[in-house]
Amino acid sequence: MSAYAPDPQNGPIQRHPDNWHSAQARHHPEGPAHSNGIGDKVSGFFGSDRREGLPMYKDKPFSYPGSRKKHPWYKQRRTVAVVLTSFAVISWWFGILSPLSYFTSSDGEMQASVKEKTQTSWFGSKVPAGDWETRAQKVKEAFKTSFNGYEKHAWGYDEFNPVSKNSRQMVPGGMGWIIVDALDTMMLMNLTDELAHSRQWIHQNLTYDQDHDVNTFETTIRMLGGLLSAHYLSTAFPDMYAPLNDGLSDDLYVEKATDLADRLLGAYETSSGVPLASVNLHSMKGIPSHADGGASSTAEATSLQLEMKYLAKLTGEDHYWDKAENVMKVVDDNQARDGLVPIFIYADRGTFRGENIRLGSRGDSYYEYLIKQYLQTSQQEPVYQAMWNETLEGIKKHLITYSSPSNFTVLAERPSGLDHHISPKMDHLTCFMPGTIALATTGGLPLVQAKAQPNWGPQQDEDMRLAEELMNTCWGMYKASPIGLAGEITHFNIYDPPLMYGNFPQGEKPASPASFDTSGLGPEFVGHDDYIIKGGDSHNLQRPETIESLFYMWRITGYEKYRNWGWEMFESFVKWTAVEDGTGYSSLQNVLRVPPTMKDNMESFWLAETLKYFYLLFSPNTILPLTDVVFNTEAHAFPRFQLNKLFSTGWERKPRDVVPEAKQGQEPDVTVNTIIRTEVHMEGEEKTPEPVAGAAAGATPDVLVEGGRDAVIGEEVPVG
Ligand code: DMJ
Repeated sequence: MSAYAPDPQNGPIQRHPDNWHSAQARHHPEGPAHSNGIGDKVSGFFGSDRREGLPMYKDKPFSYPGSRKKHPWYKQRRTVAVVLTSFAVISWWFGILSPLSYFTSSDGEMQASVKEKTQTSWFGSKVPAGDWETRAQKVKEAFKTSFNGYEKHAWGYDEFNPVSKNSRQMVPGGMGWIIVDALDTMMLMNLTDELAHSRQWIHQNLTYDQDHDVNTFETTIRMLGGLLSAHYLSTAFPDMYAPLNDGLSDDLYVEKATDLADRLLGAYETSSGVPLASVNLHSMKGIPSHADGGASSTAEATSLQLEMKYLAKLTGEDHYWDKAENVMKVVDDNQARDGLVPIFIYADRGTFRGENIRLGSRGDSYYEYLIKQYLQTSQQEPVYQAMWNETLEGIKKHLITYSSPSNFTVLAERPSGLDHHISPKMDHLTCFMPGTIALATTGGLPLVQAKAQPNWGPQQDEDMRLAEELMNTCWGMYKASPIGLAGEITHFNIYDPPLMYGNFPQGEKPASPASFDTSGLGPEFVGHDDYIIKGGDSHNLQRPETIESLFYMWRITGYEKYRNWGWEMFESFVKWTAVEDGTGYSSLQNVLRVPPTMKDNMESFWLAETLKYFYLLFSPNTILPLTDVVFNTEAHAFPRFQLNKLFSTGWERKPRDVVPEAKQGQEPDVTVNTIIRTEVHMEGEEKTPEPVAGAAAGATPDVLVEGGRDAVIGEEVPVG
């Protein structure tokens, strides 16, 4: 019997007293963390040497090292490769042997023999077009291959190198990094064996009471998010997704989640309430970033809210809500011009550091969580809608430009602030935007239904058009490479001076070529002259953002081309990233090279996000309807819920009629004020939330919002 009275949509509210462990007095019935003398295998990811070991999340250094091995020389494949290559060359020179095709490459990197590979035999024969059920099954097979390889070679470890079969921990006892991140994908795919194995491990081995620092954001979105999503799916759909009768508590996930969240809250103990980049899980002390003048990443500080708010809703503990919500107020008090925030923020002062503005690394999920917070609480917190609207207009005004000669829509950067040059560069991370714009425009409704809403108009049509064009651009990143997989960063040729979105009237914005969809890869791609993939940016980390957007675009528009593109992408992943012996999939060093070289790392988001979005794209739309859930930035699904007496918006935006020039040294803008009138709807009340369609409607560059705990819900009244 669950200690948390279950409420499928909104989650249990009452926490059983027996299960309450305060942050100060913790109890771990499972006993100490599994430890294998693996201290030497703890990666530097979270520690002071995190630069070296940091997989490319927000930091994405250009040359992230592959696996590091401490094996005898004869077990090190690079050495073996060099020895064998020398032997082969000498043998060939003397006519004894022909050259080897495995473990040789011009730069001496380890490389699988993918040269002649088409689709590996375990993947099976071609799947007929339109057979989406079989295609979803193929994705499930890819997940099983990946997870079973991990189970066999790296079980319980946080990192897995599928080529070398190496593994490492991020903290001494392990965080369950891969296991916890993958839980809800296993559930959706009905993988009961894998789920049962994972639950036992979580029950017996997982403890977060570890004297080690971890990244606040990554731990929140992956571990806390993974546990909460697993709790949601297993309690709201007890018979649907890999149901288990393993005798373990129904509260296994939420208890771990609560314990972890209590530890993470230490990061928020700063003068402003903006969390520090890292936190020690045992001492619960926040730790500033070792770089960037100690500032936190803006995206990291503002992409914790969906998780903390859902946990607050589940447990009835409002401090999770308050701490996370306060960050939004502090950020917004800076009154960033046109809603575009610099990518660093000081946790002590709560003010921005520098003026670098981008929707790629360190900026991305700030924007994503604005609209998702609005949707999470069933469109009852218009403050987040107002922030999103302001931001989308700011993006159009300052960041949207066009490539030359083919007019792809480019979501560029302003590295020195809005008054300085535009940098036509898109991180793959920015490709969450097409799907997020579509989600914001219809609120998750299918387009045909959204268009029938009274508040649908030209603005919404234009926003959908922008989403479609950006989707083309992101898919183009895959077509620009000869192997059909995008690099980490793409640059674009643009016009001089740049053509900007605002230069064109509504309905007459430039568009990508009609032949875009049917052109080939690499040099045959119609955008070949527009796209530039630089050598240092050409790694592929199995990232999810483009498939994520394809999933949203398919669900919302119903255009089958998005599913077809997704299948094409999946085939490229299978063809080029599958490890030859069938133990998993690896990120790649270089998508410009045929065949590419493997990086020998399987990111946890390959299981949590990339494969999940592939699977959902090919599955029926009735699984987790977009109108019922929000996916966090790691693709973990949470329910939408209603505000109630405990939880409502606890802040309001500062009036925007005085522009804080001093803050960013920026010119004041002409101010257009909009008052958002608000009223609170308590849980159980009849009133249906406004249909979303207005999400991007009537946005103004500056808004004055009157609102807060006692005042919500938006009828917009222009006042000046
Ligand atoms: C994931 O951890 C999340 O999607 C995050 O928002 C960005 N980085 C990775 C995937 O690219």
